[in-house]
Amino acid sequence: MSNRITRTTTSHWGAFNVTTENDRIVAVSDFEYDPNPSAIPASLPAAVHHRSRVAKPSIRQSWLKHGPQHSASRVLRGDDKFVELPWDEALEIAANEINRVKQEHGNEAIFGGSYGWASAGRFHHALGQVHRFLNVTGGYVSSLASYSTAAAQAIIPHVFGVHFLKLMWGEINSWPLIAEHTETLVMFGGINPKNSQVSMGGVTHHETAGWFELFEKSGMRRINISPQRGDTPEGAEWLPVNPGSDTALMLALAYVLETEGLADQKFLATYCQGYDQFAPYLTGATDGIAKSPDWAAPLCGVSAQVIHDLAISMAKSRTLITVAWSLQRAEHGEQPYWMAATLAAMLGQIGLPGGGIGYGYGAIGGIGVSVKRLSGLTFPQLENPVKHFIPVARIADMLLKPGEPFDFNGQALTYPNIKLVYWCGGNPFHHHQDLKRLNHAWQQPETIIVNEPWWTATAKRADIVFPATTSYERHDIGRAEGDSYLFDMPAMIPPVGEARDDYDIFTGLARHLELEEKFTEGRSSEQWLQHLYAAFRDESLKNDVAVPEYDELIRKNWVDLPLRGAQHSQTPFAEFRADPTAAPLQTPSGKIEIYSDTIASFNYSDCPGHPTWLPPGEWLGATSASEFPLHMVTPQPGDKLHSQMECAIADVPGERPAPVTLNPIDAAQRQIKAGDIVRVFNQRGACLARAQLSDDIMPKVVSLSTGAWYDPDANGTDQQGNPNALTRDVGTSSLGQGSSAHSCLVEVVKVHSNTDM
Ligand SMILES: Nc1nc2c(c(=O)[nH]1)N[C@H]1C(S)=C(S)[C@@H](COP(=O)(O)OP(=O)(O)OC[C@H]3O[C@@H](n4cnc5c(=O)[nH]c(N)nc54)[C@H](O)[C@@H]3O)O[C@H]1N2
Ligand SMILES: Nc1nc2c(c(=O)[nH]1)N[C@H]1C(S)=C(S)[C@@H](COP(=O)(O)OP(=O)(O)OC[C@H]3O[C@@H](n4cnc5c(=O)[nH]c(N)nc54)[C@H](O)[C@@H]3O)O[C@H]1N2
Ligand SMILES: [Mo]
Repeated sequence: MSNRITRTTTSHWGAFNVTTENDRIVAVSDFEYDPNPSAIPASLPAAVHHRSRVAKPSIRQSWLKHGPQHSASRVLRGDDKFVELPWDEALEIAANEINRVKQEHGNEAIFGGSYGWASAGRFHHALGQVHRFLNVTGGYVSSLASYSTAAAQAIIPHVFGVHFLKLMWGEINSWPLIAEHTETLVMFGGINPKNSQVSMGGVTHHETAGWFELFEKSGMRRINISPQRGDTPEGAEWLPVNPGSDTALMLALAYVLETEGLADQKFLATYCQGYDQFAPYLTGATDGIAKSPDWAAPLCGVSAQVIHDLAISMAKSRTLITVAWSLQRAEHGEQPYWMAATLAAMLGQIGLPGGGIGYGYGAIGGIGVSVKRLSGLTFPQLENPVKHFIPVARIADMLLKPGEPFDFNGQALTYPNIKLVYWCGGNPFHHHQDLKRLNHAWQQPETIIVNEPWWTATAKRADIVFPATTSYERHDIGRAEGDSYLFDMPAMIPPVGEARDDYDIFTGLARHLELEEKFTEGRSSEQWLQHLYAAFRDESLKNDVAVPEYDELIRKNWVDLPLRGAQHSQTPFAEFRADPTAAPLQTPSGKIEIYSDTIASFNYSDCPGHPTWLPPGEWLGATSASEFPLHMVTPQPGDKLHSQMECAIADVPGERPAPVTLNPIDAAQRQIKAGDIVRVFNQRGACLARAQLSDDIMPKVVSLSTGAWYDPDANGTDQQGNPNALTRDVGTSSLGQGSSAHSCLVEVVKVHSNTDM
């Protein structure tokens, strides 16, 4: 009798059906209610059963031999053999080591930031698990904000008086409002349906592309300001712009508004603070440089006439300015975010439907979607007694500079002295910049523990690796912000190898530390699910949302809750616009801050008191462009989520090294043809890549997506095509200290033709 069965589950890239047979995932298929399902799950059957799964608890040989405090045990990280041990033995060794570090150095020596996307599912969320566990043991040094939006999270509260994520999920024009009211959609960095395939915790209806079809039909003018045409669905005007130069372009647009009497002075006077201090900079009264279209044209690679005409049409129509997250994942990434807000304020349309500013449409799914929010279904992480933290992207600095001071958003902080790192649900050797530098920094801690389903580059560089289950091997509940669906996520197959759920791994460690009761509160994972679900259901019922009983959800597999459409007509900042005194913003002035006394008081040369053009250290206008003449942008991969399931993609012949896209002009100058294997390099590092030629990328810009599993050869050249072998590890500024991944110059040379192979 066949035991073939098909059930639905959810993931960061949406819902899909999984067919299992004889304890294996044999097929996946589309979720029928998703208008535009993602193709990402196609790799899943191969990835879940891949030979690179961690089979058993594994401890690195020289760490085991020499002990954690001997420097000889560290040098081989990444190059060493692992010894497989029975679960209980490995858990005891790890627990003893956590205890030792606690006793000798205190919990301030444990770094548990553990940044990463992990998997969907409310209870088995890896970060929630590791953070609760470390809190139970006495706390850990944490990390603040995200690689995605750290600069935005620092600047936006100063400007709008609201947390960036709250602004993005709440105070934003919904797609229906845009469809109805917006006449000109100006997209810095585009709005890319490839990126909106995914969202934290899942997005069930992939609808970005559908909205753009509607915009096309309605005749909305759409302008994609980006180095790549494909950053927006087809049909938009494409305004190629030098990466890193958007602030200059926005300033020039603002200059036209100011000098041609098109700036909404009434709006600026009523709703904004400090335009008076900004305007002299704009016109050049303070520094002798008028930020005119003629000034900006050579910086941006956009003609002065085009800039002028765009400014006029923005002023003459209902205009929505959108900004992709990528613009702030760059050196001085705070500036385009602040300047875009200023430009929108000058247009005077903030608070009008379909006008103003919106950040992050297209960066992830669910932004701009009208769904009533529900809270709950969160595994409590308890309090972290340790208050020490780092801005998330300063990990290598932290490990290399213990005790050294640094600035962050008005605070003078110091880097802690870390002896033990615990990572669970992230892949720093995928996500961090300048991986050679991280590799060096990674030699500092005495012990590194990782929970991971796969032998990623990070797992290979750990001392103790615990094999974790994937979400297909355990039972969970799925739900996400901006999504109306609620999923039962059945355990489809038994754990692969000896993998255990993170919860069970931490329960085991807690048992050895005599903290089991505190960690589990006496509940199994199934009991936790029921407990969290009951509270969530009660709370939802109180808010008049009919959530099914637990057993009913399990029977049904999923339900679509009546949450959609709740905010269709809500215009962002409408109340503030109606009465700025009665509904002030939570900024010091109660207004939109074009000049911030707070930021000015920090005295940061890399983030002054108003939006400013500050060229990045690396871009096409830098002197180093004579040696490394190409700007490399490193977008998110379309075929997967970051580095997840990469092992399955890398197995497909011709897929690795990863493709790098070049303009045919740049390729011809280097005798590179489509399919050639090339070396992408700069002063920091190198990787191999496979050339792909396209007119849809502007000359002098190359694009290499993130996600390949870092695999340097003896000379340090990454063989798979991970762009972070080359990117620069520097904070966005003293304000945000975010990742500057997109500010990177490179050169590309041919290694061999596709015909030589
Ligand atoms: N150059 C460059 N670099 C970038 C970016 C860029 O634009 N350019 N973008 C940055 C951004 S925005 C981000 S968000 C980061 C993403 O970086 P990460 O979030 O670190 O990338 P992922 O590949 O999603 O890593 C998640 C890891 O968790 C593991 N995992 C999945 N489920 C589980 C589980 O249940 N338990 C455990 N223990 N592990 C699990 C996966 O196997 C995977 O190794 O990359 C950043 N890096
Ligand atoms: N399929 C898929 N989707 C994803 C992810 C994934 O891994 N896979 N990751 C998710 C995550 S964690 C995040 S944070 C978001 C990220 O969302 P974003 O940050 O918006 O996306 P990126 O892919 O980094 O960049 C988008 C585009 O910005 C352009 N760009 C780069 N630099 C500049 C610049 O200086 N100026 C202008 N105008 N354009 C520039 C590039 O051409 C690039 O293609 O994506 C999410 N969506
Ligand atoms: Mo991200």
